[in-house]
Amino acid sequence: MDNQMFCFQCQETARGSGCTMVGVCGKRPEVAAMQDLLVYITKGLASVTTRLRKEGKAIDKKVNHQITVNLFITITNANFDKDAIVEKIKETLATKEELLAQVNDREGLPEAALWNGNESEFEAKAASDKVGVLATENEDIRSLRELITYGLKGLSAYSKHANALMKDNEEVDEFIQSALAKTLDDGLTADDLVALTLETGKHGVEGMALLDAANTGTYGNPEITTVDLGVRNNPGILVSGHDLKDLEQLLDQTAGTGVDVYTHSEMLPAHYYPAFKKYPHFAGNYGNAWWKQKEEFATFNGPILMTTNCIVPPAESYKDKLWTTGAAGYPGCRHIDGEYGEVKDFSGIIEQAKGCQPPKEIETGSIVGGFAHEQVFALADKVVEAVKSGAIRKFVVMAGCDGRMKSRNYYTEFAQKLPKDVVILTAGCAKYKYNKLNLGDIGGIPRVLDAGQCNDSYSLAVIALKLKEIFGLDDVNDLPIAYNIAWYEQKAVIVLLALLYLGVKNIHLGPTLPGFLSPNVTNVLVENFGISGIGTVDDDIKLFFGE
Ligand code: FSO
Ligand code: SF4
Repeated sequence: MDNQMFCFQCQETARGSGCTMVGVCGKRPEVAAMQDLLVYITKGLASVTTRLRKEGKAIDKKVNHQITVNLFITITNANFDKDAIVEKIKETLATKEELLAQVNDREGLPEAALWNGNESEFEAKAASDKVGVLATENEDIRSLRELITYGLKGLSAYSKHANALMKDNEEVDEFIQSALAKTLDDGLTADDLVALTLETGKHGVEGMALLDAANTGTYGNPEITTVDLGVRNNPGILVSGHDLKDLEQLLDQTAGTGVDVYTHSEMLPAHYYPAFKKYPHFAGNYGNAWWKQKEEFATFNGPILMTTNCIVPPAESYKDKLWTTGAAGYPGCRHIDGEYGEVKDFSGIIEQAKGCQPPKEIETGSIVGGFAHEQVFALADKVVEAVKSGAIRKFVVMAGCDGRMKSRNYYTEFAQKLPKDVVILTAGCAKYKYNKLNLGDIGGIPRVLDAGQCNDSYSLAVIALKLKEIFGLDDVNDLPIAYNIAWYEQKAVIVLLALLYLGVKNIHLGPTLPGFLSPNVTNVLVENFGISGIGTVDDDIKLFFGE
């Protein structure tokens, strides 16, 4: 049977090789087609902006933002709303036509930059052999183009969060756009694309640094914080995703209304920022990682605000209470608009919350987090002493994502079986596999140090570089740090490329290696960076810690 779609951008891709009939994530073929077309014409727009810059013309920030939001929309589990994606295609084509008219020399621009069409032509265009992953025939070139594109999607997501806090890095946007254009350039060899992959990692570091500065500059440096897991007696709104600006506005608008605000999944680290501690109705964290939302959103009783991915197609029981904003979208769910710098209107979701029952308690107790770079630096003496005395033998970075697959229980078991003198450094929703295990502490240093969201993996890199300096080492790989990272979607791809750019070697990536890596591209990563998959828990514990 012919493919209805082709997507292999995430770890849960069907058979580890590609979703061809419908996405394991729930993405329908007609949505996949419009996402493919959006990526294609966004690459076309990026080719035009890159040419204009070459001709000495400035590009408006709004265009940069349009490109990053478009890419964010196509990230796994971010937006399932075909109509919303079609609107983005129309807007992007309009911007592209306007800018194309300003280009002096169109020679060599790709077809994606020159094509234009109206809505009735979108489906046929998306189905043509020019659009989509399989448009590139050579397996290795395709693999590298997609690796770069996915890295750029992740980088766009992080840039978008910084932009929402009114912070931009023109150089990063310029790179995103020139790299997007290069993924359409048939003149580039596999070697050229390997070099571009590393350059993507370099800009990944810059993009994450931008977001780190935006977050900490706006909300303060994360600090050790105990977060409640139980519930209160008021109605609540559950906020998920990664966008702190949305959370801030919702907290402002719910103040004094009798509605509490809880975090879910990747929003948990918001509790670690000083600025969010001033809200008495910021109640705690409810539930676990994104993939548990079907059960947890149902028992929450109140409405849920998805500020980004990961959305699981909602059950009817709470679909009318699921709201989206920003790049997120789901058909039939209400979407709250708002440009950067504008105040979004959350009155609808707040009104709905007022009429809901308080959340049903599914957990009690608390967890501790907030170990981003400044907090760890504040503890540096203690940490260094523990390493020198041998109380801490090793750190293991277990950042990344959680997901539905049973094979991810590996990470729970791995954490449980770790030698007692090993400390986990984490960030991202991967932490939910072991952050409630009560793994104890070493001389007051918790054995699970949570730096924050997936983008805060940057913090872990900063900590590693600081330790390298303190211990007077030449190479970051000489530190007593192992890397056992769980990936799921494309933000994890930019985190991985950033770590590779920083020179980190021998990263273990699981639960499976990406389906979009061809055997030859995998070999390049193995030979140059020592990347490998995971084995059994016992074998890996032996490998990492020699016992
Ligand atoms: Fe998780 Fe989803 Fe943060 Fe991802 S909630 S999986 S890598 O979106 O971005 O860690
Ligand atoms: Fe399949 Fe993942 Fe693509 Fe969804 S995002 S269609 S699960 S590969």
